[in-house]
Amino acid sequence: MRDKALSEDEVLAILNEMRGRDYCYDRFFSTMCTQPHPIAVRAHNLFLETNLGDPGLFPGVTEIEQRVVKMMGELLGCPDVEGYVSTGGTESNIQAIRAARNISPVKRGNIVVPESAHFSFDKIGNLICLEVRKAELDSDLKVDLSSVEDLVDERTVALVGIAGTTEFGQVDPIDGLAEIARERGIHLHVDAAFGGFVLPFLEGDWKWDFQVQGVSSITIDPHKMGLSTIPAGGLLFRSRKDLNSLETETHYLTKARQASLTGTRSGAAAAATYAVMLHLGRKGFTEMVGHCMDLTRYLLEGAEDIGVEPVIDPVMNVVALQVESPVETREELTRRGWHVSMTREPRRALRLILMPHVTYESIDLFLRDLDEVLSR
Ligand code: 0PR
Repeated sequence: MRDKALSEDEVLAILNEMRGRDYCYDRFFSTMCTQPHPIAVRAHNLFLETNLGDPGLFPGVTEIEQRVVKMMGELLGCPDVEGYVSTGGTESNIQAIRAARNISPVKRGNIVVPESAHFSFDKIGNLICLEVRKAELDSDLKVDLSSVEDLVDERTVALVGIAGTTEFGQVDPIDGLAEIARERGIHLHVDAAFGGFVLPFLEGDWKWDFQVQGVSSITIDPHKMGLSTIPAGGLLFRSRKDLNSLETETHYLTKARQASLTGTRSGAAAAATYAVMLHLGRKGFTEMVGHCMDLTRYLLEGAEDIGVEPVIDPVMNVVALQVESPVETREELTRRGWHVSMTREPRRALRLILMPHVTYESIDLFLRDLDEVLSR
C-alpha cells in the first residue's frame, strides 16, 4: 500500500481506466451471466452493507432470503423447500453433495455424475474426498441411464442429473435417475444452475424438478438467467434434514447454527434476486426467456444459411455450432472482437449462449464474420 493518500478523483480515475480494459457484454456470446436488471442493481446497492452471516442483525434481508427461497421452490414444484441464497452454482453443488455425504452412512464414497457435468463436481471430489464417477452420454448428449446403473454401487452417496448442461443446454432424464435413486435410497441432486430460470418458462414436458419424487436437491442460479447481480446462487432441498446436516454451531453469533458454506455473506444479491422476481413475475420471465429463444432460432437460421449446423437441436438458449477447425475459428473470431466459448473434446464445437444482452444486430454481425472466417 502506498504511503501517500490519493484523492477520490485520483482513485476513480485509476478505477475507470481499469474498468475500461474490461470487455463489454454486447459482444459476449460466451457467458451465462448477463447485465443485471436495473432493479437488481438498485436493490443490490440498497443492501450493500448487509451480512446474512449474522442474520439477527439484519432481520429484513434475512426475511428476503427466505422469501426468495420459497419463490424459487414454488417455481420448481415445492413451496415448502428449504435452502439459502449461495454465491453461485459451485457453492450450491458443493453443499448439496456435502449434505448427501453427511446423511449417508457410507465412508469414502462416490458420486455418479454425467460426463457433461460442470467442473465444479471435480472440485467437490477433491474437497470432500469423494470419487467422482462419470457416466456416458447418449447420442442426444443426455446421460445414459444404463451407464449410470453400471457405475452405481453400495458406496454411492449421490447421483447427479443436469437440467441445462453447461455446454449444450441439454436436460438429462431426471425421472429415470430418480427411479434409480429411489430404488437405492440415495440422494439425487439436479444441477439447474442455468436451466432453473429457463425451463419453468418454456413450453415442454420435461420432468426434472421437485415434482419428480426422488429429486432431493436443486441448484438454481439467479445470477445467470435470473438477471440478478453476481454473486447470487440458489440451493434448495426438499427435506429440512438435508439442510440441517450442513449446520455447525456458531456460539457467538445472533443465530446458534449456520448451514451456509461461507460465514460472512452479502445480502445484496439476495435482495437483487427478490427485486427482479417481484418486478418481472412469471409473465416477465416468460417474455424474457421467449426473447432468448427467438434469438436462438434467429442464430440457428442464420448459421444454416452459411452452412453451419448445431451439434444438437437446442433445447434452451445454448447453441453448439459444428465448424471444421473450432480452435482456430474461435481465435480468429476473438481477434475480431467476438467472445465465443468452446465445448470439450470429443465434441469440440463453438459454444454460444443467447443471453438477454445479445441483439439481432450483433447476431448478424457475428454471422457475417463467422462466414468470412470459415470461407478463408
Ligand atoms: N452448474 C452449471 C450447469 C453451470 O453451467 C455452471 C457455470 C455452474 C454449475 C457453476 O456456477 P458458478 O460459476 O456460478 O459457480 N456455468 C458457466 C460456465 O462455467 C459459468 C460462466 C459464467 C462461465 C460466465 C463464464 C462466464 O463468463 O461456463
